Order: sequence, then C-alpha cells, then structure tokens
Amino acid sequence: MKRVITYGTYDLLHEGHINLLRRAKELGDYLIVGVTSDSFDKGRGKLNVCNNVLERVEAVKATGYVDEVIIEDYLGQKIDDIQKYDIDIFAIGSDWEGHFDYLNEYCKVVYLPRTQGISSTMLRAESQDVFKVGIVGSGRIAYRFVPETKVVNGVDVNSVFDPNNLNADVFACKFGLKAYNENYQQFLSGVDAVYVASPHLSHYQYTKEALEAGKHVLCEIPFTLSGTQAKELYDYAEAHNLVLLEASKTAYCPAFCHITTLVKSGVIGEVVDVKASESKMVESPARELDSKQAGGAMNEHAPLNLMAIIKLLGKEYSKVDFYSKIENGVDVYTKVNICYPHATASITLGIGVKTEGNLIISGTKGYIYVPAPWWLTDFFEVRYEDQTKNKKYFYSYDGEGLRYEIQEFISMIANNRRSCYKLRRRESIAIAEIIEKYNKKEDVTIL
Ligand code: C2G
Repeated sequence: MKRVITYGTYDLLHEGHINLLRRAKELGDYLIVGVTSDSFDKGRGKLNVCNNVLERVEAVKATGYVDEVIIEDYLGQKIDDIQKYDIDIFAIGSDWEGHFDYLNEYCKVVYLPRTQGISSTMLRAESQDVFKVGIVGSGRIAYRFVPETKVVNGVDVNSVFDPNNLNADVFACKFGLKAYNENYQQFLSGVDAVYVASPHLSHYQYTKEALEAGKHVLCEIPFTLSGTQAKELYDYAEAHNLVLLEASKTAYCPAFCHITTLVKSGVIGEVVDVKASESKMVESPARELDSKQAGGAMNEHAPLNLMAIIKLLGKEYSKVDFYSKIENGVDVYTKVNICYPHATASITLGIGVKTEGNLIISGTKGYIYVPAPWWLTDFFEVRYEDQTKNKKYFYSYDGEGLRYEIQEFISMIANNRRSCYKLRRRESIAIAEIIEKYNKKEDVTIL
C-alpha cells in the first residue's frame, strides 16, 4: 500500500485545495493530510486565517479524498510524520517548488501543479470589509505602522493628520496618502478608524475627538497619562459601541500571549515575583528628554513593562513606590516596586541608564526567562530546578511586530467585538493609574 502525505492550512477551502487533495490521493492508496494548528499558522506569519482548526479539519474531511487527518503544530514535524506514518510520497503544491527537497532523504517528494486563479488570500480579501484608517502623527512609529498594515486584511490607510504641514506632506507623499494639518474634523470624516501616534500629551484629546466623531481608535502608548482620563475614554467608547484599543504591541504578540497562558495554567506554580526591564539610550535633543513633552523613562517605557506585571499579577496591588534619577527635569532612570498581598514585582526603566531588558517570572515550581529585548518576544524558556525538564519556546516576531495589534484592532471592528482579553480595559486603566501616580511625584525617591 502506497502512503501519501500532504499539508496545508486549507482556509476557506476552495477548488485549488480540492484539486490538490484529489491528485495527492491519486498518487497512492492512503492519504494523510496535516492541517496546521491556529498557533502554528500565527507563528509562521499567517495572521488572517478565517476558519479555526476544527472548521478547517471538517472541510478537508468533507472532500472525501482523505483517509486520515493530523494536526501540524511545529517546525520540523514533517520529518517526524514521514517516518512515524511510514510515508512513501510527500505531495505539495507547485508554489512550494524546491522548498521541500530536503524531504527526499526520507521519501519521494512530488510538487503538484497549483490551480491558477484561486487562493485563500483572494477569497479572504473578497469576503472581508475594508476599513479606512487615518493616522494621527507622522513620527517614527507612524512610519513603521504603514508597512505593517499591508500584511493585515481589511485595512486601508488613506490619510494622515499632523499639525506640522511639512511632516504631514512628506509622510503622505511616501505612502500615497491624503494629508491634513488644520482641520481634524475633516480628516476624521474621511475614515472609519484612527491610529493615534502623536506626542504623548496629545493622545487624550485626539482620541476623545475621534470617538466623539464615531470613529474606532487604536492609541499608542502611553495611552493616557491619567487613570481617570483612560476610564472616561473607555466608558465613552463602550457607551457608543466603538472599539478603543491601547497599542501595547507586546500584549498582542503570539509569544507573549503564550507566556501568559502558560503562567495561568500553572507551569511555574504560583507566581511570586515578576521583574521587567527596558532601556533605550537617548541623546539630546529628543522628545524623550523634554520635560514639557512628558519625556522620561517612566512615560516612555512603563506602559509595556507594567502591562506584563498587570497581565501576570493583576491590578489588586497593595503598594507602589518609585525611585528615579533625574536629569534636566526628566527621569533618565526609574525603578518601580509593586507589592501584592502574595507577590512582588518591579520594573527597571532607562533612557540614560542601560539595563538588561529581560523579563523574569518566578514561581513556586520554576521560572520563565525571556531574554532582552523581552518586549519583542520571540523566544522564552521555562526553567526548573531539574534542568532536564526545561523547555524552550521559539516564535517569529515578524516585521516591526505592530501587525498583531493591527490585526486585533481590525478583527474587533469587523466582528463587532468590543473587548479584548489580550489587554482588558481595566488592565489598561490600571497601567495609566500607576503612571499618573508617578507623574504626581507621590512616593518617588530621588536618587
Ligand atoms: N493549492 C493549490 N492551488 C491553489 C491554492 C493552494 O494547489 N490555488 C495547494 C497549496 O500548494 C498547498 C495546499 O493547496 O499544497 C494547501 O494550501 P494552503 O492552505 O495555502 O497551505 P500552505 O500555506 O501552502 O501550507 O505546513 C504547511 C504547508 O507547508 C503548506
């Protein structure tokens, strides 16, 4: 009996997939199909898959050509499967020509001609609404944002607003957008949603006006510098059925999401300490060093680092205190200690002091180590006293990593979903409250 194996996502199963499966089956007597798991697809950069793994497995079975379905969940699994299932032929579409030649060592590799004129990408684009997005601000992060939107379905960046007309024009010209620099309301009238990437102190006002104009908002960090303002904006968004999401990029990236689920499922026991750190040396002149523009290490780095602590330990802390080294009115270094009834946490942040930017989550059974730069998580390790039980996890952190928050934002709009478990409103408000407390300079010890 000749055994054949093939693999794929099979999203929105179409004629091209069916032709491929039929021809693969004709190559032998028994056909095994490896359907990718949702997390494996996310890890290999397929962010826009519409059907979940169960739906995709059912669709593949319903073709009638398949004798057995397995799930593909890790890189390198094909070699294991071919040996485990005693495979004679590995078949795959010709779009992969040459890519799987290394499997010739284990079985015969056959590339079957791809069906022209149809693809899941095409079907997804046809079936999804496209939302017009305007960008507020044209600084560094906005430049990184536009290319990242290209890999997410359903988003069309059409305009930019920046009161500095030269900056707006240069940005608009680079990306083929319409530029606005005076009339924010006019800019808002041409979009469904905005991405607020303006200087820190303007986030609240731009977000408020966008929500009042009925637009969904993805707002850069720090979302607001006050818990009260954050709560007011979330309440408004909720009352008016609008999406409001804090662009805390790491919160939405696959590896960090996996860390939180591993911790919550108890792999390191009870969490007793979380340490997060981030530093970026900044040279004058720079917005980060300007006290009038809410500069400083705390406003710059606390949002992501507090996000990790609040996600892992919650918002019911009992005490917070701050230690800062101040130069020219801004903190070039800040350490925050946060006490919980049964745990401790700290963040160490620098713009004029270099720190090791890692994340360490310590528990009663083991700890999770995420090396610097932890906020671009693509690798982490779960470690135990008995080192033979250690486990390493590898992910890809694609591009600038903004695609994950963009995908979450667009999917919330498209699916009429107003809350996001990856970063809840109450968690985002708790982050703003700690930043507000710091900016009031309560409990800050100056070094
Ligand atoms: N296919 C095809 N014709 C099309 C579209 C797809 O023959 N018009 C084939 C692909 O070449 C592949 C299979 O259908 O062999 C599944 O395609 P996808 O769902 O796009 O999955 P893919 O990303 O190609 O998965 O481990 C996963 C595999 O390496 C490939």
